[in-house]
Amino acid sequence: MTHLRNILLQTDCPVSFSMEAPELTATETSLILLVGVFNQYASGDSDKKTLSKDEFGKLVKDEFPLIFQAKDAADIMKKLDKNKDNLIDINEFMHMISDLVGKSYKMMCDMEPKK
Ligand SMILES: [Ca+2]
Repeated sequence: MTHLRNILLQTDCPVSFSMEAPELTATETSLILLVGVFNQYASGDSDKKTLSKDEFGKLVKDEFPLIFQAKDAADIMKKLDKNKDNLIDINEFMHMISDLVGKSYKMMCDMEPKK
């Protein structure tokens, strides 16, 4: 966890957190990992703040192989790109994550044995 804290401190990420906290929680770690995934793929070209069509396609193919088919990346991007700039920013990316969390929650609830 200390390693993740150091990574965050070395970026210009606007997220701040208490330096006194002994350990990052699982939730804090999850947030940092998600931002890290976005940054990793967004850094594929000179614009490090957004995902291009190619960067988003690679992210979908590499990070969601069980959920999406690579051929669907363009359609997914079209739905996520709320401001129609043909780029996915962090807020648009987080909408996808939020949607996937909701769908995963529903799927897990549906899999629970009925009493
Ligand atoms: Ca956009």
